[in-house]
Amino acid sequence: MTDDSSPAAGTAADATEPTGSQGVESTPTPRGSAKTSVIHEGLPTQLPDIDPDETRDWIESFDSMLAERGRDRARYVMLRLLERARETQVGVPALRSTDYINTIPPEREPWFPGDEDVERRIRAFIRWNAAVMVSSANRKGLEVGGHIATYQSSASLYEVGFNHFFQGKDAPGGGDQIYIQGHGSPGVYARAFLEGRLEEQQLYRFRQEVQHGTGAGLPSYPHPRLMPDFWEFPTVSMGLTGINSIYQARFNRYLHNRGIKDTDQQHVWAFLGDGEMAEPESLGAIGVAAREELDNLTWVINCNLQQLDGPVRGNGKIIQELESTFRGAGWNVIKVVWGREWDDLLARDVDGVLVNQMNTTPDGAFQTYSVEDGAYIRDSFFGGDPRLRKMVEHMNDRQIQKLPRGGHDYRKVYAAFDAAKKHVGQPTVILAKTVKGWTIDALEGKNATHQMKKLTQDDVKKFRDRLYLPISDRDLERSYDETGAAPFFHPGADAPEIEYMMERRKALGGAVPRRVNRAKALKLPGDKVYSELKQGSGKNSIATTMAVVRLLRDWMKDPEIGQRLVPIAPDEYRTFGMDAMFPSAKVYNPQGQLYESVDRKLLLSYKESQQGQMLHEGISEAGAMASATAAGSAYTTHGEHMIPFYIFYSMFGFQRTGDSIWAMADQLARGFLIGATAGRTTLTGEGLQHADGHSPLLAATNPAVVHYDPAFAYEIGHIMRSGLERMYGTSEEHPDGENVIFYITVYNEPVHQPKEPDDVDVEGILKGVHKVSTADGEGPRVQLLTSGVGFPWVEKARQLLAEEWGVQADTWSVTSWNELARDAVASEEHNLLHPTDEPRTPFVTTALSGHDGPFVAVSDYMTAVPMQIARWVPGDYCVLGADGFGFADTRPAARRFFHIDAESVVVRSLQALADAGEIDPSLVEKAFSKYRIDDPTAVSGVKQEGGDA
Ligand SMILES: Cc1ncc(C[n+]2csc(CCOP(=O)(O)OP(=O)(O)O)c2C)c(N)n1
Ligand SMILES: [Mg+2]
Repeated sequence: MTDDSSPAAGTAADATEPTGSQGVESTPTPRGSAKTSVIHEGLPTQLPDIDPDETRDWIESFDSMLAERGRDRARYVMLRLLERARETQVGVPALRSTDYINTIPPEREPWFPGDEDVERRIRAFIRWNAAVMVSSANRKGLEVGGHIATYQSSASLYEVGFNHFFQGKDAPGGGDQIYIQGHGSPGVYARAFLEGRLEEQQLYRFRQEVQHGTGAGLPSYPHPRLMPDFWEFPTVSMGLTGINSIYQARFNRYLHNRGIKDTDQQHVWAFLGDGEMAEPESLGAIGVAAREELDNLTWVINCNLQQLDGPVRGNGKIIQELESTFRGAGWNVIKVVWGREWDDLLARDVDGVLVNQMNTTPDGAFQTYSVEDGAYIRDSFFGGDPRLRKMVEHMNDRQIQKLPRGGHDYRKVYAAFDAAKKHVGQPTVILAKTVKGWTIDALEGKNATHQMKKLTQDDVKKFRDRLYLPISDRDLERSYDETGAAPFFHPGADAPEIEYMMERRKALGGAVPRRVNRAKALKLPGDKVYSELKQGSGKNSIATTMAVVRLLRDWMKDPEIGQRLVPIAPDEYRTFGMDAMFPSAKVYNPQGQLYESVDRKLLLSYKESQQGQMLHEGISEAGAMASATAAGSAYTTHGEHMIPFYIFYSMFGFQRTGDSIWAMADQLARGFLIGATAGRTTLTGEGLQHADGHSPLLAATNPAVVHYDPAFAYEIGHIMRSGLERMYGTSEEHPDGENVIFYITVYNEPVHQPKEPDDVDVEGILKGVHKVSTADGEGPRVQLLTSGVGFPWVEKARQLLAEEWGVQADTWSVTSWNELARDAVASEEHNLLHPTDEPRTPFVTTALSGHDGPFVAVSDYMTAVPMQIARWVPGDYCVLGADGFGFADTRPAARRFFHIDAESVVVRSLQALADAGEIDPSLVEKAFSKYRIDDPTAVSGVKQEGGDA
């Protein structure tokens, strides 16, 4: 490989450069600048040479070794010296990549404690059932999809884990957390079938989840929400396994360091694809794992060199590329490249010529070798050098073709897992080289293998032969005739293989995967903690963000739930006024605080601590979401309720990390997501990219998310209390709490907070709308609806309408457009399905009925947000919203621009009354001219209170 422009080639070459079999010339002239610069960053450019003579001696002796013994020898000695220097902790920089061979040499492989033959047969049974399951789901007339090749490439990786490492829920400490590659699910189902956890019929019903009765079939991928006793971690959205597993391992440490649970014996295993590593979320957080020394985390990357369309790095070497990335980030890297049959060849590679060939062969060529015969490989891979040709002279073509990859060699994989589990101080990544579709001739290494879901009878017979399964042709054919697919295979519960696998699982703490909920319900705080929010703000104004943060602060003082709250922010605590918590709650850092803080003399100084409660994620909304997910699912992963309180710029929540929130919901995690600085015109000055006019709509798309947009502090008290009670309390319908996520949008604009009225309508607040004021004058009447930060505009509009236009207005606070719409949709569905029952009336219809006049809604979100309820409003309904991109200006200017300010509400109300024939249409024109609602310059210089976030 000579292509310097390719990063993959560059890193591969780092390891290969000096090995060249041609390299006997005396002057090692660099062939390419990047290639020889393995450790150039570490050269002593500014260190004074205190003994130049001695230095010269060393260099001369190196030169003479190079001249006399050649490059291969010089390279070997240099590498040994580097190794020695590291062993003796001299502190030389690490190499970014090593040769394309196994990290663990045969002589350092541990004793294998299992019975390899039995385990091979177990693997064969699982391989078979997994493939048959998918193929059967794709018989004519069903064709619901699935993946065969992925599991076939990774079977050994999983089985080593299942038989020797993965701890089940009953293991001391509570067991491991295991992230399974999403489309590898067929193998996991197939294993559960052998274990007697799933019925044969369920395998037949792969991907048919409702037509045989809800829950009677099997989900496509790991989905805890669809199979809550089985799956723990939703993984199929590529990239989320990477980041979520890191933050899971970190959260385990957090629980331990905070004294909530001893998690020392628990390990996090994450299985990933090599193609998947291209997702930013896969690699984006690996530095966190290294920095926090998460040696409770092991990643296993199945390097089958292929993704969906074809090769991952045809021209490069994905394993070498990943090795240098992970080493650079500070991980322990274990490569499992070659199976044991290569050991003998490598032992005879005295010139390094074989290693050089391995180093310089691109992945695309290895993929081709996986489908070609031995003669081709002999010619292409071993043919270029007489010494290489000689090395395989004693082997026939068949033997050459069968030289296996490390990821299929059970003992090599075992050695890697064992080393990973024992490694201290760093997370480990195992890079296992495999063939995609391994053991199925029809699939192996084909570019299209990822999507090949059907096996013909011929394919299946060859597959059976390769697995040595006792299934006759007749049985096979009959099964195809009867069911359109091959038969499943189970040797019986008393077969030695099944007894073996059951015994192994028993010794390791029970079946995996398995999801349990062992958390004890929390004793939740009573009325007192909410009393401050009911008082209102008196003469002052406070923003709703402040109200939420105050309640959090008081919750954190509660003896029962206080320690279980997990504040999370991506570098925005100051923005939201939470820096006051730094000195008391402290920022979590497993190393504590190793420096004297610059602001240590201030009252509110920045404090890091091993027991810190606040998770500070740096600027990573994706990381913060991963923490929220780990915390919000601790009740099931750890049997301990934890309450994430993740606060963020609302624009960077659902929009930026919506897929992670979707996965959080699938994982049945709970918690509070606080979308602060919400609204399209409220966060003054920040402009287009920050102005959130739509997150409620995005939130509405997630069925687990309950969104509220409160206007007042007292509403916040009821809403947050309801969140706590629904998620962490018990009810008849949800004895273990409800699997929902509360999303609350709050604002940084100070507004007057009224005292809670004596006859407060708590049901209305929680269901989505309650009446705030009723006009008692005479004349035409309108109903003004708004949410969140819109209330002051509506209040001012109410006054203007009464004082200047003789119109009476009632005002309503809509705490949740989303919940009102959901309830209405659910009512209609109920009525559709219960045609003979008394029809249900949506709450919004009941709440608004009997109130005179048109309904005028105004919102700091796009009109589509309030429009969600249009169909069920009992009367004329019109909406003013902030549609279009935001921009930077004062709030009055922005609100005039979008026609959502008080004056716009007045004009719209008059227009609605005129349309209804209630007032003279000329009044509308009069108001329009008076207020100039089409002209933002009309509010130029109008002062705004409270600045930027
Ligand atoms: C975010 C996301 N994008 C795309 C996909 C579709 N997809 C599923 S598997 C796959 C290829 C996976 O390749 P790799 O990670 O190498 O896994 P392998 O099957 O080879 O083990 C793709 C693109 C997905 N599941 N998630
Ligand atoms: Mg792959």
